[in-house]
Amino acid sequence: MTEKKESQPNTNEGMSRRSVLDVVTKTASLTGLAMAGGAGIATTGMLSATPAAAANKANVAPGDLDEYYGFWSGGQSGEVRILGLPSMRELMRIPVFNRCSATGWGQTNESKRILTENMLDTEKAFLADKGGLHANGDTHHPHMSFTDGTYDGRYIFVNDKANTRVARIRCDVMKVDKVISVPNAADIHGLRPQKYPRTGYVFANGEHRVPLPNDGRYLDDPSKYHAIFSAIDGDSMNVAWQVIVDGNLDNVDADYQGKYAIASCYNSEEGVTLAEMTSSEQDWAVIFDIKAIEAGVKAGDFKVFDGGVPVLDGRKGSKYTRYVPISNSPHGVNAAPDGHHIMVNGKLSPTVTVLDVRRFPDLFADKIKPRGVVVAEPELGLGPLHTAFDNKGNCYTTLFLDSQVAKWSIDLAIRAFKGEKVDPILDKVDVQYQPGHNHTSMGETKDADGKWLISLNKFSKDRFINVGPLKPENEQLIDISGDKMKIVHDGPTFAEPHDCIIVHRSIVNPAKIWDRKDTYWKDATALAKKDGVDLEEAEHVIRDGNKVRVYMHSVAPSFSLPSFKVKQGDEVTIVITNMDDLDDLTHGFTLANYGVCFEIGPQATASVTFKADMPGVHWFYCQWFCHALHMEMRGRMLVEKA
Ligand code: CUK
Ligand code: CUA
Repeated sequence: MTEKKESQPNTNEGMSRRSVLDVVTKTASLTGLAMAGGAGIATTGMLSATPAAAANKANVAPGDLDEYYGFWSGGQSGEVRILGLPSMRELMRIPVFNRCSATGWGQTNESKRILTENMLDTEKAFLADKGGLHANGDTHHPHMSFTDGTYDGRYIFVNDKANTRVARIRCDVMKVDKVISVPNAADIHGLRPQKYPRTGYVFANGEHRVPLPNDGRYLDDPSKYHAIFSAIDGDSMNVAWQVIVDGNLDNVDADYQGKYAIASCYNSEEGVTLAEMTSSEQDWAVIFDIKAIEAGVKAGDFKVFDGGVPVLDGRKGSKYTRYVPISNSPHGVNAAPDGHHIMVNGKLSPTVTVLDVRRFPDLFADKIKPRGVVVAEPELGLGPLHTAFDNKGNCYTTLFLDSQVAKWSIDLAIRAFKGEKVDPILDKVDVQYQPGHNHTSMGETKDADGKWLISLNKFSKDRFINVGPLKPENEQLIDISGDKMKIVHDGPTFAEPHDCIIVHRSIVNPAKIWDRKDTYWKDATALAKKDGVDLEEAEHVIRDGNKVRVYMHSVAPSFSLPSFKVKQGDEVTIVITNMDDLDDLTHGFTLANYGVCFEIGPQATASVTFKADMPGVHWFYCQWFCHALHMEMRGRMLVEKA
């Protein structure tokens, strides 16, 4: 069945007959809706944009495969989601900073190791009486690793603003393999990988200024407060170095040359209250000279605070940074695929400021003034937050307050900045409502393809049937292949995908089943070796004082142990290896009334440790529907009363 799917064409030609019929029906029903008064909503971008022809392109028929992977942040839900585009079908959820009831993320020994092995000492102490794990996370910016300016399919990196962490997802199995806590910084927000020559560094902005060191001595001494920019080594996931900057750090992007990173900063006032933070008309973008910083690290020009990381001083006047004044409170930073232009989005200013990286060497050599790197500053509308790109030199900027996306030309904007009477704005489309991030297909790489734009709207209001006071957000798919933008799909999502990327499927090649040699369960492998157990043949109960290790393997529809005995008070470790090797044959293990539940993928090993403090017979069962006899895939644990 899988083979058949794979061989089906993924292009639109393959469904032309069905699509023609679809266009006819959709046109008819939309006309009907408009005539019936359905167009009572003021902002009717949807109805005015002749959606039928475009909807045709977005339609992915049952059984057909999407052309793109979408990697979506899950915001406050703490996860990352995989969508197929253009269908907008949600394909998978990857638990990251959250805990997951289905897969056992945050409960299995494998996930606990990953979630805790790189915690800071202060964090460990804080969590000691709270189960050892954070209960929440807030993912904002998922980004894939790069090689030579484009995605390479190795990893997705994502930040946790809530608990100052960065995680890495392995794209071969779509599971997190590293979570690190970033020392000294507070509340990692902006995050972007180095594009060239490869990732390399993952740049991460500590958004909020905190006292350094933040050990309880300082509250009201502003001179002690700093924002920290971090460069994480994407291979080892160690923090390579950090830089102290003035102001609060917001978003960040890297150039296409591997020489600079550019971050937006608000709160140049360095205030701690809202009134203090917005009083100044000018904030800035800060440019980091990566080679100079690396040389500074080598030369020992740093201090060390928490975590043993070199911290360099990049405040105003430093040789490591330059500060480019930008109107009040810039937000998104986006490097254009032309390799030269960096967009800094105005947020409280109606403008996007365009920097030219080719002028950065002169800026660092003090041959030009900071504003000398600005080559355009088009006024686009109210609340510009983020900009995406096509392959024709055009930009797509979200206007939060106007509830619009503005399409504009870099070339025209540069000419207008030089005084020519041209309007850089090419088109605007209403989105529903209040867009934050947007993203185009392959748009943050040199391979931007100009096909799709997604607008991540913070409010859905009247776009869906009402589900109560808490409503979904609305993510709209926009066809940008023509001159005019066309909204072709509304997609509700749960709180709160801040950001996403759209990656061509040829770049992402996940495994179908696990490799038995994978080190993901290395601790279980070591434990089994010590106990003389072969995981693949396991049906053993090994007692070691009051520690009991139960080894099983599973082949649908049974576990290798129909029952096992432990004593009340024992610390029980259950290790299960799924010996099925078929695509899509996942088993699960739920131990009833013990709160134990996890996924065991085909050819994977997974384990959990708990205290057997409740006597009696407890059924365990497979909770992943795997076989006609799935309901029968179960067994019993007897906990003998102490
Ligand atoms: S931020 Cu949310 S709209 Cu966290 Cu990337 Cu701009
Ligand atoms: Cu195994 Cu259900």
